[in-house]
Amino acid sequence: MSTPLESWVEESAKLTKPSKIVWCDGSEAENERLTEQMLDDGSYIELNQETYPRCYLHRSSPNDVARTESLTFICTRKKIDAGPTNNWMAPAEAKEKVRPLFDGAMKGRTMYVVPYILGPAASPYSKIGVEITDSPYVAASMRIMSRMGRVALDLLGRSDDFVPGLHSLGDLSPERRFIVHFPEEKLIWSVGSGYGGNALLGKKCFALRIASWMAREQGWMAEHMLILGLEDPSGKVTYMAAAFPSACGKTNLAMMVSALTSQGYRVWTIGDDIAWMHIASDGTLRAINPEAGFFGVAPGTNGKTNPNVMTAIHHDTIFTNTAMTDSREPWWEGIDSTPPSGLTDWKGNQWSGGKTPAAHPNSRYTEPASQSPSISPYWENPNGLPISALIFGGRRARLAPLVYESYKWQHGVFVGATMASETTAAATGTVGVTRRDPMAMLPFCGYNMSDYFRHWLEIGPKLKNPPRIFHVNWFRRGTDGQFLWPGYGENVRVLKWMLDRIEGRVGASETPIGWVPTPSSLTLDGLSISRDTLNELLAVNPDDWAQEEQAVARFFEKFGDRLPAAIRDEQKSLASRLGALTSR
Ligand code: GTP
Ligand code: SPV
Ligand code: MN
Repeated sequence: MSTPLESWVEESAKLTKPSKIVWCDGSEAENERLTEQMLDDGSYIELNQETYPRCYLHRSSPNDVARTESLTFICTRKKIDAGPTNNWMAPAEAKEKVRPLFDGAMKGRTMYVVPYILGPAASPYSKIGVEITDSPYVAASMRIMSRMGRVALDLLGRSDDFVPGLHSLGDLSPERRFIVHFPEEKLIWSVGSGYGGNALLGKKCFALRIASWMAREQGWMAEHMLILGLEDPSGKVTYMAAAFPSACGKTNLAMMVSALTSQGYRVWTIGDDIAWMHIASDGTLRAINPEAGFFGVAPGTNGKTNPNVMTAIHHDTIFTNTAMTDSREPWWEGIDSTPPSGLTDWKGNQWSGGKTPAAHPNSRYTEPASQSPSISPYWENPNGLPISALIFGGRRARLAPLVYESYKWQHGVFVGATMASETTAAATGTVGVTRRDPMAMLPFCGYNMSDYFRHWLEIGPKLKNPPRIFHVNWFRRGTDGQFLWPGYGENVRVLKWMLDRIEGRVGASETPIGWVPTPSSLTLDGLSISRDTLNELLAVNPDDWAQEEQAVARFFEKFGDRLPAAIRDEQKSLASRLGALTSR
């Protein structure tokens, strides 16, 4: 008798008609074979093996360089279950539309069966997925990003308890590209893209969209959050999880080199993108990182902004869509060197300078988490780590102060639900437009966002000491258009303020939006920042916030009656706190 996995592989092969099927075991030898083959067929370009041993550059198709949200669907029987923020198709309609694109799609290609575990192998919170793909680059990337191969097959055994994901490059045309999710049957189909979250199905598709659905069913949380540990001078580590939209600073915050190291504060990395959090029997919220690698934004990364990454990506790393120097080293804007002559751009052409960047703005490195010097010794703790603070944040050139603390869990959920951020190159579309992105989950919530808010509201009261909820904004700009806050390693000062709040060591000013630091409560030694700049960073302007509250009200209209009353109540309270202060 064949196993459920074998049956699904057979059925998928019948549809896609590959010339060969390879079951990935995750071994070193297999990785070497994949590498050789990709060097041969041009999917890999060898980088300088002296300075970047076992590092390769992959160039994706120029029309396939970021997640395509408009081609991403949640396919539930009832439209209302996908909610007003997701693209929806009925499951039968989606299958009818997408199946033909898989028909014969792997002719002349090898089909890779890629079994993987999300989470540490020994964790009760881990889950198994299997991706079928005709992209060796995807197979090699999944080997870094998850616990891939034999280890997953052994854990699965003959069970049917895995999330199948069928992926084919198809013809890479956006006209024939679909990323479709069937949360009711826990199935993913993706065709027509070989890039990032569209193609590495363990990442956003499973670990967020399908997992968020499972999490609601099973009473846990699947969030678009980094996980870090802040160590204090006594050696005690406090764990925090933070949700920022794509390309808004998760990886950098999780891997920072603390500017307060000499005072005994350092930051440990547990995860950089996704957190699965469970209510433990002692009433704490415990988080695991389902991933095993980092798929990080390259531009802006340098020895000053993120020295940990710069160390980590010097070996065994895949670079995607970066530029390359004439000594075959990866290069990107913001790497902190002037563009060297003889640069090859991300498309493989001689870079001619000028306005077009040499590296694609969404170019990335794929690196094993274990290679980061900042990786926590406890990052694979099977029971997860207890979370004391949840942080929301985004890019807001104006409006949002550097940091504020919500009043209580319900208000914190409202703060998350009303998050907004300027769009980035991580998804296709216009960059720099402010959009609502609740909990940084707008593109990743696998069900109705109203129900997601309700799920959040219900978690808090089940926790013994619910984490404090904060909001940060590293991206506020002054009248000169420059960032007011230095960011990166200096962000530890804000984390320390949160720790001091948790421990009851510092006061704060009460404002209509929450608790904002008094200037003296921030540890600013060693940082040259003027009092005026600090005031600008911390300012809460009631008139601007009244406008924001109106925008929030318009956004909530989408959800109609399904919006939880508690969220509406929080909005009314904010409006009345603001009303007392504004000229209206
Ligand atoms: P995804 O991987 O797409 O989810 O992005 P992310 O949230 O991990 O963002 P990442 O840390 O990769 O940062 C994205 C961009 O923002 C990079 O170009 C960074 O250099 C920049 N960035 C990160 N942190 C800061 C900060 O504190 N201040 C400023 N000004 N820029 C930052
Ligand atoms: C994001 O866009 O949030 C990413 C990149 O982390 S991708 O894996 O492409 O989704
Ligand atoms: Mn990231």
